[in-house]
Amino acid sequence: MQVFNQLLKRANKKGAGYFILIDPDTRTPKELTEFVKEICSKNIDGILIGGSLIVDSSFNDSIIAVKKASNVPVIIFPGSLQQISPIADAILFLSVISGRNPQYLFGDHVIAAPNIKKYNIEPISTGYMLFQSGRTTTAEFITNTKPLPPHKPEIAMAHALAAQYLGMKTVYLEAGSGADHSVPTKIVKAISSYIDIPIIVGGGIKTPDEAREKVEAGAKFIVTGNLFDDYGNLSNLEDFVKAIHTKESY
Ligand code: 1GP
Repeated sequence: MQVFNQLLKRANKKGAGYFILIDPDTRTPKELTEFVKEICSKNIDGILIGGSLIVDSSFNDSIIAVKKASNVPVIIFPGSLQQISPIADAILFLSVISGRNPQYLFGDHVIAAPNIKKYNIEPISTGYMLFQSGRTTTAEFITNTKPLPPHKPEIAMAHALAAQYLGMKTVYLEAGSGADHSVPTKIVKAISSYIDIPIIVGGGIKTPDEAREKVEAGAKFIVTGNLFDDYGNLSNLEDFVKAIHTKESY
């Protein structure tokens, strides 16, 4: 079965799925291995790897380290064309649909597609919707796009529906890594009641309760990233897993 369908099946069974995003720049390959072993022992559903501003050139080495230690799918969350590797199981084939920058709407994709085919990794067509969330985020700055207003659900809903009509497999509602505020639960609810494709929500989610709220509002996958750059926060990981897997009894 294809990676995304497998993830979806698992998420439906558990209530929702939980992805942890790893920015490979923040850890050495050895640290990555230890971190991945630790998070995989806690019943997460997938690992996203990538970032908007990866300055290190050893992306492939990082994926090798992650893949070796992981018992869940490893999916590239590419911030640039350099972030494609044959080692991964799949790649979010992102189009920044909240913006109007052609490079990120349908530009880099043309360059990336032949390599994705050559490497035989599964592309997961994703409508990436960046929301205003307080301060300027790296994703906003790098993509040079205007984020969606979080107090205008009708605009967000129309974008998500257009993604569905274009045949995208999922929409990613993004507040940006380390955002002050996550995508409002009201927005998640409005979109989930309006479209049929699964919704990924990430950016600025800081507590298990906040994650649960998004799931109850209709998110199919939750992503947290830099929260666990602080190893001290790892003690919260099990609570996140429990909060997101609403149909599981732990
Ligand atoms: C960022 O959605 C991800 O692209 C995760 O965000 O690092 O804020 O958890 P955080």
